[in-house]
Amino acid sequence: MSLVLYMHPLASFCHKVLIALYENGTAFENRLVDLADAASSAEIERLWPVGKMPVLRDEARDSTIPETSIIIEYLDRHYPGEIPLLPQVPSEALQVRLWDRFFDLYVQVPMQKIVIDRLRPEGMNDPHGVEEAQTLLRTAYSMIEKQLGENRWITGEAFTMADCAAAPALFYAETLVPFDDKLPKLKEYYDRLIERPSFARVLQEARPYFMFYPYRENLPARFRG
Ligand SMILES: N[C@@H](CCC(=O)N[C@@H](CS)C(=O)NCC(=O)O)C(=O)O
Repeated sequence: MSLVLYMHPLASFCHKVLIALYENGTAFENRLVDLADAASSAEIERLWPVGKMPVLRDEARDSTIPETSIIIEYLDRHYPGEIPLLPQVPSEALQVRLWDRFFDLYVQVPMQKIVIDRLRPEGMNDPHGVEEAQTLLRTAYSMIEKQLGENRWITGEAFTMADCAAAPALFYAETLVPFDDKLPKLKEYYDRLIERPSFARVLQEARPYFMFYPYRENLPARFRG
């Protein structure tokens, strides 16, 4: 198979790319990365020395593609399907890139900060950093609420790369800073994302691994068992 995705089924950035692949039924092979295993870590670092996943390997084009947004644009360009994940109109594509960056930088990053803090050894926690991350999540939530307006998806009527970024970011962020009553559109958007078949499949595949999520007690009940 030409496309190989180095990933882990629990990792939120991997979910982002899996959603894009499932949206278009793109054929690919999964290669599970286990960062606790030296050989597996070495393999991902050989492909992308910062050691972050996912990484896509395209054997047919002899290309290694890191970074989720670049992977999705690459798939959109070289393996297009029925659902274009980037609009053709440049001004619309710019909006999609903006909201993709927004979810990565202002939802995923603070979410990861809070989760990783729970894994730190005793005495090495960063309560101030965690509080800043919680505040950033609240700010991001209110900006998303405003952006959604009457939109079905984050930039309008079409499901795009920005929604691929939004789904896992919001799924995990909600377990850390729940949505309050002032965020009805965000809550509806989150529900739509969870029901989207591509993301529902990703969550289904992650189920055996949720027991390893540091905040597993805050997951929606149906994902806990
Ligand atoms: N900017 C990167 C972020 C990727 C990322 O943070 N991946 C996480 C998994 S969700 C990871 O590899 N963490 C392992 C580590 O930091 O050691 C992207 O968009 O691909």
